[in-house]
Amino acid sequence: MNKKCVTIILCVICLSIAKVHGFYSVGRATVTAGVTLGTDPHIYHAGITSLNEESLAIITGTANCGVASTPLTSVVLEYYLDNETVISSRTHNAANNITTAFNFSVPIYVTRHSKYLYYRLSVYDTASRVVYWPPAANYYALDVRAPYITHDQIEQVSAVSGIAVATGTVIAQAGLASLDFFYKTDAQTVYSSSTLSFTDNPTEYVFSMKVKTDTAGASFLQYYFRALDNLNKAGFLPYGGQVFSTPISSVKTVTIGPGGGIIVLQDGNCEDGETSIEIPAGALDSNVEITITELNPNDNTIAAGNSPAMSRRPFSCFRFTPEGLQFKKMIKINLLYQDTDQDGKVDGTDFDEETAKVLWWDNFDWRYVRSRADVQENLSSGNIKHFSMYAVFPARALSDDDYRPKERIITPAYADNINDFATFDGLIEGDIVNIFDVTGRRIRQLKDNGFTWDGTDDDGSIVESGLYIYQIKVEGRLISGTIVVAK
Ligand SMILES: [Ca+2]
Ligand SMILES: [Ca+2]
Ligand SMILES: [Ca+2]
Repeated sequence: MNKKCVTIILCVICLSIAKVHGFYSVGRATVTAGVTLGTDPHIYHAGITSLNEESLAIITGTANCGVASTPLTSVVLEYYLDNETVISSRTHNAANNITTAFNFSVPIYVTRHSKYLYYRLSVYDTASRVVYWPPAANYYALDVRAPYITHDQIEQVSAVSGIAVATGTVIAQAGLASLDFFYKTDAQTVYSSSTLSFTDNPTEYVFSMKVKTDTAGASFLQYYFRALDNLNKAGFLPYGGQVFSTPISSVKTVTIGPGGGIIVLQDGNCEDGETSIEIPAGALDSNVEITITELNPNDNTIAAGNSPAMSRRPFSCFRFTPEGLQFKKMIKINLLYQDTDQDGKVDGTDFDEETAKVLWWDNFDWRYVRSRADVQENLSSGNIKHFSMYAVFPARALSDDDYRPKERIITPAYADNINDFATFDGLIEGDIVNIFDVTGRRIRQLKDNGFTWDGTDDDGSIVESGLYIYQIKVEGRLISGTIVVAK
């Protein structure tokens, strides 16, 4: 019990009166009629607006007698909580028939599941006159409901970014004062917190709170919320001292079959998009266990960019496995980069996010995938036909050479994964590649996103060894070059 309260309370007698239906109207009827202004007792009480940190409602005030000839005899507090079945009463007996100001202070403990505290005060004098607060003798209703928090648990937090965004709503009937997001990893011992404070005290608030944690050595993010309202009532989520526990991971594995499907790597930040692979029906002949792994772009075992990418670390980097898997149709990949403040610059850089392009690693070089940044979702997307390591780099405008295949010689007769095919980088549906033999006869046309040449003609037969000429039609340009087929 609060110390200052104890010292002021002169005498407390607790009574319990059976709460009966319709007490409110009975209470009104007990007002003594006919008191004369200036001679009846006075009661001064401002009405409480808050609970203290111990969830105590402290009812304080002052009572005065009207005239010295009729001193006070008692001050009575009657109260009940909505989830209680009895009305409690505390009586301060003014044993010496006080004629001066009588200060009172009564603490009432508000239980966790209470919604309202109903109370009224009455003061009596030796002439049996009574005055109530509230003046009409009805019960004052104090909202003591705890704020109510809803939140869908974060599915997974990226081990690379460590960014977690928690969203939800808080309903605080008495007005929201603050909202705390407490979080730590299982590798940490102390909770950190992010706090929102409210001066406008909304009764309903939709929140989105973003934190960044050190994920080193961690497997889980543990977190919980606390909302405080204007009555200092605390609402927690989860309840009862529980915490949410969300995996910290940079891996997602899904088995995809001939019917196609989507693999999504959740990163813990719902304010932007997610890295994903969209595989159409018919791209695979059989079930394949497909894994996306987010890599740390600052890992120096990953090569820095080269033309057309800027010579720098990638914005982000992902490995798709099984390594080297070929698809029968183009698939779409959407790679996340960080622009968490949505200022149009990739975070921590001066690069405009429009420059964020996808490149693939051919084990020697980074090569261009025609791609486009979705600046709202912070995804750079492009179409590919095989799995390897893919990264997002800032890239310059493309030259003719960027579209030319890096393979100058292919050996399609030996399916040994070395120079089995030539890839025309940066092409998309609508672009065309024609391949001619040295006599000028067109032997193969590549279009509709199938821009790798495996050394076959339009009938599917591997062509004779020799020199072949390609002509790329892209964005109104014609780009030519040669490829040697060696059997
Ligand atoms: Ca995201
Ligand atoms: Ca940014
Ligand atoms: Ca953006």
